[in-house]
Amino acid sequence: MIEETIISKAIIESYLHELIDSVESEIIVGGGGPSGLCAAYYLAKRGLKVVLFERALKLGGGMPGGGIMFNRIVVQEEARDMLAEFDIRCQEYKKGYFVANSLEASAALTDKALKAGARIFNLITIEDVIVREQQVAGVVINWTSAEMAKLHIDPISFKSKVVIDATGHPCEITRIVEKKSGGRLDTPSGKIEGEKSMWADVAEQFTIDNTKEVFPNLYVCGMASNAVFGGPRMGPIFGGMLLSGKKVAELIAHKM
Ligand code: 48F
Repeated sequence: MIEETIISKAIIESYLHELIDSVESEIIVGGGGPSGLCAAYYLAKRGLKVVLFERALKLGGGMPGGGIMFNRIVVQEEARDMLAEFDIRCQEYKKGYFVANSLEASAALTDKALKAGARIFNLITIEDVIVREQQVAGVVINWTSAEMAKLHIDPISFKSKVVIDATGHPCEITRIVEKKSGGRLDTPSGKIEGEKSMWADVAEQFTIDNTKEVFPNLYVCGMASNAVFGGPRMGPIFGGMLLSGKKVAELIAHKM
């Protein structure tokens, strides 16, 4: 006999236990696209307490959609080892260009991040940050469904030593800091420079080079780095996203 109330209690207790335990952590990752998932995986693998909030129902960000909904991604030679690290199968299409299934890649990144110990909460939007003495100290979250329905519901706060903006093209967390903190970002203009038009060759290295701390205790990775520092976009080549997520994890682990 299956008792429905036991199912309800199992779900509620298990979820709330993890949520309460995540109110204070070492690292909060905002966004569960490829760069955020990679960052979460490498940090959790080092034994650090990582909490990731993703607005959408499913993880992967822009990855599952591949290029114009053709569910394939391309990864360049420099990131090939990372495909192996995540057990993502690929084929060499032309020398140095590896093609993989974007659904397999998204699922593999999610699976590895979770199994490394990252706590991942989907359907939650980061709508604000906590700033203390000009340092980011956490985030403010709400249900995505409340945001979508435009319901007036007060959010709740989660603290961490470091926050990673992995929200992709809109660089939402850095945008909030720029708007509300009154301080300068560590960019050439002191503000968000804004994403430029497509140039994949330049964009990939630019993204990795600009994966860094942009405001005290706020790091950017993936397309958020690119947009914050004013790089060109790159379309469905994903090596830069993976390498950026790995780099931000290394920078933060070094600081901790
Ligand atoms: O956009 P996204 O995949 O960012 P990424 O990791 O990778 C970029 C590539 O997918 C692609 C590209 C490079 O090849 O150009 O676009 O840099 O993932 C960002 C995730 O963040 C979530 C959003 O739903 C997406 O899954 N997100 C955005 N804003 C918030 C958020 C927010 N305020 N709170 C929570 N999640």
